[in-house]
Amino acid sequence: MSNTIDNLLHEARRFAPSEQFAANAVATADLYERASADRLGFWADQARELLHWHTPFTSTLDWSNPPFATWFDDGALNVAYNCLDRHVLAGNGDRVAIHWEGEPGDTRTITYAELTAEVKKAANLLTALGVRAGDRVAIYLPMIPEAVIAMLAVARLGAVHSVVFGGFSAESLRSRIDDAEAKLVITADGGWRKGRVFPLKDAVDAALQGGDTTVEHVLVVKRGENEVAWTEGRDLWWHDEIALVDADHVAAAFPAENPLFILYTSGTTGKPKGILHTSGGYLTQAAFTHKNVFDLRPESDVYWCSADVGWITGHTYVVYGPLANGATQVLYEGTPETPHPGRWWELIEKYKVSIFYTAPTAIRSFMKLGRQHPQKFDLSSLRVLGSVGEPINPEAWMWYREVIGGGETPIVDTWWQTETGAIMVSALPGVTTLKPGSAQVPLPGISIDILDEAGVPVGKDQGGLLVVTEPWPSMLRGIWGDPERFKETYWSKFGDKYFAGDGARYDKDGEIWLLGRVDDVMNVSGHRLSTAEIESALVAHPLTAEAAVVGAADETTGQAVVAFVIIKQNQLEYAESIDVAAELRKHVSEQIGAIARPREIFIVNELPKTRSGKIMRRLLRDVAEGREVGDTTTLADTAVMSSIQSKLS
Ligand code: 6R9
Repeated sequence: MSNTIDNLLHEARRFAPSEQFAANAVATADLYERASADRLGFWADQARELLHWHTPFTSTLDWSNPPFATWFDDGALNVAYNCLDRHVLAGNGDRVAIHWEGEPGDTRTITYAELTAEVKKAANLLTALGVRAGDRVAIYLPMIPEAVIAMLAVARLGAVHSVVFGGFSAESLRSRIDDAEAKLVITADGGWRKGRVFPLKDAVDAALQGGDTTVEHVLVVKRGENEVAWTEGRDLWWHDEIALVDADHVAAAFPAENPLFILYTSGTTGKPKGILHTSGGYLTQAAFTHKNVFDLRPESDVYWCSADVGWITGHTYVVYGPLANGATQVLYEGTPETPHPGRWWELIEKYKVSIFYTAPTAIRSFMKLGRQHPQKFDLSSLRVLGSVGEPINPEAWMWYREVIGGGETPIVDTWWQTETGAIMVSALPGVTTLKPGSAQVPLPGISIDILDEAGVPVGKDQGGLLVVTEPWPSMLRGIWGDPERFKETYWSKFGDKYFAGDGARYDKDGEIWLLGRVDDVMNVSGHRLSTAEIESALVAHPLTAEAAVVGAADETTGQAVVAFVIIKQNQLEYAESIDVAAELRKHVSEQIGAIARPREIFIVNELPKTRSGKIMRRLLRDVAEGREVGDTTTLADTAVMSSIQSKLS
């Protein structure tokens, strides 16, 4: 590993928790001690303390048949009961569960008692439609309360949901429906996005066209009020049907290992993987991490995670974690810039949000727009900020802390994956001294290491591949219908250590820095360079708003660094007057070393991103290598690639 990767790790800023925060923090340092003294006992305690078990478990982990783990196997619980009924029975029925805000400005306030009542009716409705424990239900909804209600109703019946992000095409929806053999689809006529209604029911119709499907019914929530086609006998309006069912529903207990959901995620090959999660272990780690990583006080906090329920972050940190913990949260339907670029900050002021969890890509686009937008609003209610989805470069971290967090709030950079189910590596607010750009330390009870290609653990100040060395409660239990691919993808490289597919490095203190997917780590003249590191250097330059770096095949050096850069709005005029590419190449060279100097820098207006905000480097690599651009169907905005290409030609 070359020294050139070190630049990021020389980040010297440190932020110790304030005395006051530390004194009142939910998480305490003794969690680490308890977990290292008796890891399984620690998780068993968490499962007992944080959840209600209809049948208590006696066994914690069974790892006798790796990589197939079971947790709390002989226990039984109901996931929805844990998220709803028990809070009402404990006297918290009047607490707001969801402050919902539609994009056009309409609102709904839903208490725990009301949410419980809605989910009971929905469970009765699904039962009437033939849904039984183990059946799969596809959910294709906008960010409206019914998305949460539908997920919990499915869970309440011991059935399995497969939420498909509303931005996915009919084709993607169809392949997911087929793979899971879903019996029911829950959708809406449409939802609001960027000031317009986008149709959803149309996509379901297109997906199911021609019949020959496992789907028996399509349940349609009215939201967009847009016209929809109707297939008699198959299609049903949610509001019509829900009016016909009983209000009461008793939650039955299901085994801890009962499947809870399938969530599809892209792998290195074309076919998405259906990641399978089960009940007891998943909910334990969801609740534990949500409480401790976000310093949650359910009686007083207002929490907001901006993720869509179509992603794992929405599953664990919009639905299961917060609701299992009885938190009050904001749910927002629309986009951050509608109808004005300060909408998110307006919502934080309006609902006095105290804990906010979002992605670096969002933070960087706000940086691009400028601090004048957040500064119009009172953000003083915020006391904890979180980041997830990709490495957060120190510049964005600092901006987040200063402009959004008033220079005071702790920021937790949380590393985890669809596969891990819940947060794995993160600081604990009030405990950890924060280091901008680093995810820092494994959570209590989580065993992480960094190995070299031969499987040997690397030392401080060295890099390699991130692995999870011991099973964890919310780990994926498999890939739906494909045990071989499960073994091959995650467990063939290092035996019974889970291979995450991320490059990582220990710094001099032995803390963890994520370096991006291993396929995003370049090899230039035998030196390993991280896309994250070069991007970070580029965005540290005053001209740069956003940057994406790819390794393009190069005859002499193996790979070469190619950068795509967006210039800040207020710097455009100045940029016209100089040779920007030369300036930025020099800058990277100064920041990291000549080896990292981009061979080419393309100035563009936009970067291709998935709907979850991840830069699609694969497409940029196609451009950089002069190939025809590959499959763009998962892009949030498919026009971006043509705009980039027109800039280059
Ligand atoms: C939760 C989620 C997982 C991949 C993961 C890694 C990247 C997520 C990160 C991070 C650096 C963080 N990632 N969080 N990289 N620092 N805090 O995003 O799940 O969509 O499955 O993506 O995202 O590369 O392997 P998912």
